[in-house]
Amino acid sequence: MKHLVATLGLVIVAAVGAACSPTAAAQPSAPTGPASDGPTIVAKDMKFQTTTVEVKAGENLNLHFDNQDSAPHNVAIYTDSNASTPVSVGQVVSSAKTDQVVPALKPGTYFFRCDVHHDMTGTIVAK
Ligand SMILES: [Cu+2]
Repeated sequence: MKHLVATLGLVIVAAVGAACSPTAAAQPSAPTGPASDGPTIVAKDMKFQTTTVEVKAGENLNLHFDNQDSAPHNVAIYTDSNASTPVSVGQVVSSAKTDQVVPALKPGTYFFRCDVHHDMTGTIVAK
């Protein structure tokens, strides 16, 4: 039984890895042009420490992600909590900081989550 659980764990890790590869169909194209300095989102203790983030609408943003966990996380922004239409999908990192350029958002409310841990969620408000 223990062996089966370990095998299943490996399969899940492999599947998550495949979903995050650049060939995944849902990956939005990277924005072009300059990006202004955006907010920092911190992940710690399997949670986003900032769950509501306000950003400026209408300009590309350089979003900073600081993952303080050894567990892998990313910031994946979607149009809404169905998470079917990605806006910007950040790199999955462990114990590391990364930047991602988010394309100019129209004013409104967007959903973000960690694509590895779907219970890690937050809201981005573009104004
Ligand atoms: Cu995560």
